[in-house]
Amino acid sequence: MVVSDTESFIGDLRAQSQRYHSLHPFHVMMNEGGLSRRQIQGWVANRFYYQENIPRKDAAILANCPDRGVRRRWIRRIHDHDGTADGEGGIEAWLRLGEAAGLTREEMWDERHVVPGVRFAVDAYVNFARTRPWVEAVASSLTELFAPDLMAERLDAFERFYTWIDPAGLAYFRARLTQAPRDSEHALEVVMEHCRTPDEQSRAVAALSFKNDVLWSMMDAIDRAYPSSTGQRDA
Ligand code: AHQ
Repeated sequence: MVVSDTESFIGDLRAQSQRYHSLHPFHVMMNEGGLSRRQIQGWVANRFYYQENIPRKDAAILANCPDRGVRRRWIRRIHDHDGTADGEGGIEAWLRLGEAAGLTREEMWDERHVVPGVRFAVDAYVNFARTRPWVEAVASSLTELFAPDLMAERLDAFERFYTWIDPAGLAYFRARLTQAPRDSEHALEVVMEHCRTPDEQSRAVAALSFKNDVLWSMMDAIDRAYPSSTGQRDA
């Protein structure tokens, strides 16, 4: 069995950071404080559709995964998002972010603001996890290797530029600062353990590239639906 070297494989995975959605113009504008209230609200409402689908994506991976040890750790992701009781978890924290940004829980749950491109990208991600080999679905979550820098930059930007949002609403991003590295460390361990041949490794890189496309096309759809007005920045 041909085993390609680990370093070049990790290098190929990390090179995907060049296509991460932190580089999307909408996120660049966000982190420079250039978004309007309406653009922030549109982004929060559309990203809620992504957040509420993450536990179902992770449950799909659990359903396909034969390894008890992996399932023991992977299930934590579902508890992180769903919580273990009302008022807990990332989905709840995202609802509070939305309320802090002036949205109602009802308009986030009823998906009235979700644009087609976001719905299709998120549904494609969930279906990828349901239908692809479970290790490829694990590999697709490795965009989280690149998330901590983005979370830190975003938190700083929200605290500096979007002071109309109650800082308590930013708790979601603070939690990701520790959850994302913990999750990506586990996902990388699984991928390094199960992707030994060149073919397995190229499929893992392709899965990560697919996820970058999911995140990028979500941002394209949000950017299109919530364009910057001619340089104005309303409060
Ligand atoms: O809030 C995010 C989250 O819960 C997850 C789960 C993980 C996955 O399993 O694919 N990816 C992810 C991400 C979250 N937030 C994104 C952001 O920019 O706020 C980043 C995204 C990711 O990097 O994949």
